[in-house]
Amino acid sequence: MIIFVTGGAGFIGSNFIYYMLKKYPDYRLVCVDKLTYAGNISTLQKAMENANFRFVKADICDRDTIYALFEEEKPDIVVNFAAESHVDRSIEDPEVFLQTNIIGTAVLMDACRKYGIKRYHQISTDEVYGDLPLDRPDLFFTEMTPLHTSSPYSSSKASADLLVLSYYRTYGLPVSISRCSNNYGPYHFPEKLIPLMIVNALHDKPLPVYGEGLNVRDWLYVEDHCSAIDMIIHNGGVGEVYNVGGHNEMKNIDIVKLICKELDKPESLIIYVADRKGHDMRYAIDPTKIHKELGWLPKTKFADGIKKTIQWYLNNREWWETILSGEYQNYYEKMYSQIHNRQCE
Ligand code: NAD
Ligand code: TDX
Repeated sequence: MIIFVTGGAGFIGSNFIYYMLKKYPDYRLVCVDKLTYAGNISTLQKAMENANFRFVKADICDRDTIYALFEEEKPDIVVNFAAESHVDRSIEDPEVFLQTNIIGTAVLMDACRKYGIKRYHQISTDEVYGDLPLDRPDLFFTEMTPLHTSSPYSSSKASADLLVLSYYRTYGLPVSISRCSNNYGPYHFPEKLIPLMIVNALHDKPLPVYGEGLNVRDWLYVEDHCSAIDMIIHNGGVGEVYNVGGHNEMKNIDIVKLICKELDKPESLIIYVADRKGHDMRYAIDPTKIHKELGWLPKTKFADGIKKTIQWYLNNREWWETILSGEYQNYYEKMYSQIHNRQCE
């Protein structure tokens, strides 16, 4: 079995590569990644030692290169993780989100049509459903919930989903889609809430909470997402969408306070900053379909997963310190300059 994994130098893609190499020693995994600011080749260092792993630096929008790779490798399955993934960046500059998340998806599926494929799997997100109100805890996203996006990021992901389903209906391409809730775990880029708060707390830097910190996210340990994808690509229905989430809703402020407690840092580091534009209030996945059809259940409880994650950041300082010393620093200073301004007031 040959699996193409796009975006494998990023957070979830790299975790998926390690999960699959361990579980299926006979499979060949070919990772295609452009190595944007979010891709980190050092993350795949251990995978490079495996003879069944190949890394190719390429842009999924580059049709000639993608076709040449398909011609050469003849993959059985494509799992598309490659994306611009940060909501705040999409608000600043949407264009690259449209390019990678929509056009890139189309190029990959065209290659699948041209060379033949057993399965094209699209990694989507719960954000395509928009948000739920805080005062209706009885409501959850099901696969039938209408798409109703808020940010340029989620709109680009929803556009890709529609394109994927259209390739199924129009061309009969054997596709599937998973829409997962917020992941956390090792190799999570420190612009996202959990790793940002961990590394800032370790440096005794302010912990910037948007608005009042009351927004709710439904957190899933990344390995549980990987096991869901594994089940879908092997046993999931063609043309089907699967929601993935572990019923673990938490307010942002509670997560940040928990990180302070675990690291023995004072809550006085927390600073409330201007809210994200169009900020979604609550995400909550109903995972009944994947549980009933494929038997998927998450294994890691949040209380354990967050401890493991914090420990990983403590044990792998070099990984994130290299990121903090690079181009990311400019982004952080631009995005969070208000922290400095407020402190000076
Ligand atoms: P990430 O930003 O950590 O990684 C994205 C990877 O894609 C990087 O390695 C980057 O170099 C690569 N990439 C970007 N543009 C590319 C291009 N044009 N060609 C080739 N490679 C390119 O993202 P992540 O958090 O690992 O998310 C992976 C996927 O999962 C995304 O599709 C995202 O929408 C989805 N998702 C993420 C979460 C989450 O909580 N992080 C939740 C649900 C769904
Ligand atoms: O500094 C911050 N302060 C803050 O309060 C950051 C970076 C975030 N937040 C808030 C915004 C959100 O309510 O924390 C919450 C989580 O934010 P992010 O980590 O940026 O994640 P989110 O916007 O929920 O999107 C994530 O989950 C769904 C991923 O980045 C997406 O790729 C995925 O599709």
